[in-house]
Amino acid sequence: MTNEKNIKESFSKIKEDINSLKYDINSLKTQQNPRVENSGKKRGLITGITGQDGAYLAEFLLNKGYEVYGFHRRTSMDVFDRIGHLRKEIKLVEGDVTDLGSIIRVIKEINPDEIYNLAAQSFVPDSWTQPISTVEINALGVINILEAIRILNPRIKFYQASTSEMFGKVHETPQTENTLFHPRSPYAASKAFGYYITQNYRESYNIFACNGVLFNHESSKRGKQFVTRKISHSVAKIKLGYQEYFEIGNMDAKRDWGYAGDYVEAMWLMMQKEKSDNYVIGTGETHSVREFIEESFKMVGMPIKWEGKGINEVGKYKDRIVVKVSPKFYRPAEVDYLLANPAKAKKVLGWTPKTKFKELVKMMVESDLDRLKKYGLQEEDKSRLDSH
Ligand code: NAP
Ligand code: G4F
Repeated sequence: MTNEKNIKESFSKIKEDINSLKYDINSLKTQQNPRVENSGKKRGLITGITGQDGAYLAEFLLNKGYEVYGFHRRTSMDVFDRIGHLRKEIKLVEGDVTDLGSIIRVIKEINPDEIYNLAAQSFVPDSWTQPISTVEINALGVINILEAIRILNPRIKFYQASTSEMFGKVHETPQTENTLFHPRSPYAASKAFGYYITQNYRESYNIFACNGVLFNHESSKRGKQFVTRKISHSVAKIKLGYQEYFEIGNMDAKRDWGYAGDYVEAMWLMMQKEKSDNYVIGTGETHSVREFIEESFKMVGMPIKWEGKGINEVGKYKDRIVVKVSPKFYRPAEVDYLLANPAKAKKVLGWTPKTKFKELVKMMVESDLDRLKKYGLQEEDKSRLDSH
């Protein structure tokens, strides 16, 4: 009897040893990212895949030969309009950056080489109306991913979508990697945490963790609540007779606007360097909201003139009012002026933006005109990216 018991115990001990050996081998494999060696393909995991940048980055990485995994959250409506053309090539995985369990599950399943964290509540005005969820997504979401990387596989490279909004009430012009932050919204404050914790995990744990401090970048895939797309869409609607005029907030705010398609290349370039770092990405040119409006109307052959002051100012095409100012779009605290000095990105990454301001405006206005002509107003407006 005792002998039988001993044999059983020995077997159970051997089983335990085998299991623990399996565990060691697996964790060793994890550290070496075996899938890269096996398939020869790098694996990129993108959070925020359904957003503007997610769509451009996914396409960019696919063209570079990556296996692309798109991390998206559960929504009540289909949100894949921006990546419809890539649906067959991307592997979608469900999760939420505020849910650490989902991040751990996905990282364990995929074991990516590179994670691009683009997920965010990215609309600045909503950060005053939903400050806590903004912080949960934009700040805690970042540390959730970093913790998962630290625990599961510290060799995974990490990109954090940081922002020029952190410069806020700017301390110097143009802004560089060394310019002090002065956040002006809960959005900017939450992003500042994301920036510092990314830098801190690099310094504390030697994790490859980059901050891309990106200035505003736009495209025809931009959400319609952001000012550039709101303008291009409204101007196209006015040109086609769907709308009389549109309302706007502070037209004197200036932004360094670039093209999203150019900026995803900078994200990738940072991740290919030997060492991780922080980089400012912008064009080095700044324009006002007012200039964006003027240029958009010029593109459709309706040059406008301004009349009046402050909230009584209007934009007129001939005798028709096509733009009105509304305080509804003013912010509790404004970022008046942003201008990048992208010299480090040029020197270290060899990155330069290709698209100039006028080309960007043209691209956006023409795309909105084409879509409206093709689908008509009702079909086109069914998109979840409604105007604000
Ligand atoms: P966007 O179009 O608003 O996309 C944001 C993405 O984040 C969407 O896919 C959204 O998913 C996802 N998301 C939101 N909450 C999430 C959560 N809890 N879990 C998982 N995913 C979540 O933004 P974008 O313009 O592409 O910008 C990409 C990133 O760059 C953002 O972090 C933004 O703050 C930052 N950034 C943007 C700019 C710019 O000018 N575009 C400049 C600097 C930095 P749903 O579709 O489900 O909403
Ligand atoms: O297009 P916006 O809403 O972009 P904002 O606030 O600069 O933020 C964007 O860029 C950041 C990078 O610096 C990102 F981090 C962020 O996620 C987002 O992508 O507003 C631009 C400017 C503001 O000064 C705003 O006050 O346009 C002004 N503006 C004037 N009228 C308006 C409007 N903005 C919006 N959205 N709507 C208006 O009617």
